[in-house]
Amino acid sequence: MTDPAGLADIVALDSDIARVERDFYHVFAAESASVVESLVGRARETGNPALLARSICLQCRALIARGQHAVAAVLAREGLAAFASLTDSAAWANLAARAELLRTGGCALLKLGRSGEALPLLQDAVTTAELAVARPLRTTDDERRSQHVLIRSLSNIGSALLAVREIDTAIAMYERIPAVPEPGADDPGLIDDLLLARWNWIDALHQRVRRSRAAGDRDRAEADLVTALRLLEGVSERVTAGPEVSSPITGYGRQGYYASLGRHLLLAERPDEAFEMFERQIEAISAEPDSGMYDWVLGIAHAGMAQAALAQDAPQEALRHTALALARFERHDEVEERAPVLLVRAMALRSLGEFEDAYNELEGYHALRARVEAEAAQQYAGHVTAKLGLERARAETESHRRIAATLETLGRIGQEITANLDAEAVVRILSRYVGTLLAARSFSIWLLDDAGRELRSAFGVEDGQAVSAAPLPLDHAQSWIARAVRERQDIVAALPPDQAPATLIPGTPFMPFAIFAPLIVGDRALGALSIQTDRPDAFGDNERSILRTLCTYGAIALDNAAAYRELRRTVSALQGTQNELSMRTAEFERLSLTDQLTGVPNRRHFMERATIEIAEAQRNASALAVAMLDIDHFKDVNDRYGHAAGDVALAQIALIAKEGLRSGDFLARVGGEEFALLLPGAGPTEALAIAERMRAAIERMTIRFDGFELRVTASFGVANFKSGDQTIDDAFSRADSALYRSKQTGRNRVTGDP
Ligand code: GH3
Ligand code: MG
Ligand code: MG
Repeated sequence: MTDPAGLADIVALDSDIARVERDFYHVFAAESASVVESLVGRARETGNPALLARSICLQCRALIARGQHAVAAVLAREGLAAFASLTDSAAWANLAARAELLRTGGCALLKLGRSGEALPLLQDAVTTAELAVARPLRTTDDERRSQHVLIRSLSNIGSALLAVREIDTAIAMYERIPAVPEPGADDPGLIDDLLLARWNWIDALHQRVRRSRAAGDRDRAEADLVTALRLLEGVSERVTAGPEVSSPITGYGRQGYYASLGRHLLLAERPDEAFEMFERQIEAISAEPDSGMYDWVLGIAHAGMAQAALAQDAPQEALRHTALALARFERHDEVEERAPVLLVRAMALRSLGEFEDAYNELEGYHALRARVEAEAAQQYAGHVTAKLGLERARAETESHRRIAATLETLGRIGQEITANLDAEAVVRILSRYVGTLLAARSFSIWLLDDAGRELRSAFGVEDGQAVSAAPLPLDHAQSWIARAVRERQDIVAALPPDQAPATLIPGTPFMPFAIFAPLIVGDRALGALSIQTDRPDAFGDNERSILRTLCTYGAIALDNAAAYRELRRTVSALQGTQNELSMRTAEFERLSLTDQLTGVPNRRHFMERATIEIAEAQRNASALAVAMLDIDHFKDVNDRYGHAAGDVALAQIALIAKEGLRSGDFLARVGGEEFALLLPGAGPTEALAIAERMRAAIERMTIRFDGFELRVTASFGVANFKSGDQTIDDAFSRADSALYRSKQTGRNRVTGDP
């Protein structure tokens, strides 16, 4: 018997819980999670299991919104235990809350990447919510809440199914989602949930569009795109109305609409409009920065804008948005969302010619994708394990043991197969395990060629004998294996045992019972496996599950191997390009520093070298001289013998001048018929002597060209670098003045700076 005071507590708590249940969105946004937490505390004190379960339910939702999925999953278990202790009638009365708790528990597990465990919970949530909706409920609040839960459960179970790549089943779930109510329904929570469910639905349709396009099924792709567009159009007016018309749609609901529309437009190759939609997405959510999804939403928007910018040939802009997206995702470790952003980065960098950076991003992308695929494989394995687990509960003791052993083996195989980066090893391991796990007389693996047109036999064995088969066109009308690949689903065939098909290879045994299972990664088919036998009871659901699991592991491993091969190829191609590039750069450098006619350094090189020599001379307080050389009356040479003769003379003078240099001296052609010399360590007397030797050598030289013999002379001006000089120009202009004096006083002579 409860005392009256305690009863009052319970009544008060009941109405508080009901208030938060009704207005979860507003309460959660306005009063923070501590309100919900205090409800759980109060419920624990009352010891009332129904209230405890309902308050826990609310806290789970709050935790999920804040990304604390692990805590939510544990709490959900406590809540479900509370429900289990309710008497039947009380449980019935709380049906909607029970469904909600199943859903939040499932949702938390799903977010933790444990869809294998999440799926049965979510399935139960859908069933329970459907029961609740079908029953006459106490109040309209209860009724509405049940609707909510049903919608959310359908939406979550859809996500869970997508996570294990069951796109078709997921879409079938979404198709059960009711239409968005007419304006007038003023429940933002309900409308937001409905919209969110629709966005998920549209995303699933998009996944199927990509899959259908990859499979060449244009009609299906077109039909799904039309459905997606219809869904979007169905709500656009209400969504875009904006809060000022008191639309019962929150910013969160609106952002989802714009994101979905943006993705749709990207898929339809309309990047300009897509970009605008992502901008509106940001606008819609910026009104609700407290939402637990704020960062994630912004990340998604910028990722979309990056993709749109890339499609608009604006790689810089794309890069800018990828950086913004990554910064948002960093806070939540959104691996799955990050991978495509890296791909956009790689493509943007590539189109900017930043090959090395592009390559690095590509590597990052592959690493992330490998992680995503590995997680998906684990999820899928969990899914299969859960399926097998259910069957195990129903089976006899004997098969208990057999399946337990199988599960263990499957886990090991998964690790073994996916650890391989070599396609042949993968095929070998697959064939070994098919042999031990499945009672097949015949087993073969077929892989799709690069063009995606032909299936090639990668492995085949029949009664222990290796068999080989000719390539098979993917559009082959009779072949089961080709059909399995085309349709991306298992085909279980049981032919009448006395009717061998036309496709039977003569001389081979007819095996009427077969499974053909495609090797699929993401939305791509890589090939297929087939097992065949003549025993009618050999292939049941278990065998199918085992084969499916092997296919999943095998496909991932083969895809990894292909990605690895591709990466190797890219690496070596890039290395080749890199080598060529650095060779060319070196050549270019050399050319840009050398005078083409004489082969001696040019003016630019001289200035660079001069800077170095000055610094050196200043540091060591050592001498440094510069000398200018100008050929006398060179115009006459050109005039008399032609420009070509002049060129030969220039080259020969450069050669002679070079011969007179000491090691460490530096000669450059700094003008048409002018040369300059850097003479480190040479004081005034020594510099004059070097120039004089050079002058004499030029004077002695005979230039032969086209039967002519000609001689030239040159004038020199020499100057020393002084401690007060800031740059080489000071010494240069003194050398120039000295040269001028040489010209003035008769040419063919050396003048020093006085
Ligand atoms: P000066 O003794 O006063 O130096 O007389 P100059 O004729 O050498 O002097 P000026 O500076 O008037 O003429 C330089 C000439 O050098 C003009 C141009 O035709 C010639 N020249 C400059 N660069 C080249 C070249 O690359 N090849 C040839 N063949 N001639 C060149
Ligand atoms: Mg000159
Ligand atoms: Mg001259």
